[in-house]
Amino acid sequence: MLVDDESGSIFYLPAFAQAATAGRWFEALHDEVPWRTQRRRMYDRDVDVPRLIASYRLAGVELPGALAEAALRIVEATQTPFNSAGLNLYRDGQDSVAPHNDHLYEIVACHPIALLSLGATRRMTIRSKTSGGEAGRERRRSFDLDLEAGSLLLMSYETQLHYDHGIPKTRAAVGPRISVALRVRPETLERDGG
Ligand SMILES: O=C(O)CCC(=O)C(=O)O
Repeated sequence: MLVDDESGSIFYLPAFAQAATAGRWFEALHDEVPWRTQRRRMYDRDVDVPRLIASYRLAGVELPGALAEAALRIVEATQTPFNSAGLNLYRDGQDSVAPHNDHLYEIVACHPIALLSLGATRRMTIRSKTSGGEAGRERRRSFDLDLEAGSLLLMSYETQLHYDHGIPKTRAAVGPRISVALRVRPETLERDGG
């Protein structure tokens, strides 16, 4: 348990899935998912987001088998009614995600976000947003967490108010990594595909 207080809870579970299972899920998702690039406006130009992405509604009929299997295992283990999966493919060390928190309107309160890691180990940085406390006297908190294949990271809803998380680029020669982010999204967003 990395954090468990009024700022929420962050729980890292290495080897949630055995190495052979994690390897099988990685290969299947890498090959079967229709990965796409996303464009984002940066200053005055559109740039590619530095990773490939895909998203699924878990109730959808077209789920890749490996995703259905992994999601079911996570739903059962966490007793959380996840209904959406956001997938990220980091092709190498140059792919990344900038520090951010999940938008609170896109997730239902009281439910955690679950991040399953597959493939190469990548470091996640988790930083508290402010030093907090009276006159900012409390220490700013930061964690560097190496997310191993088969691991599961659970971040409670509240942590999205208090912490940013990101996957920085690395110069190290790393292979591809896939993360599967499971969320409980509000019904309205699910219906509108928002
Ligand atoms: O790849 C990861 O582990 C982090 C993904 C993430 O932060 C996101 O999908 O919002």
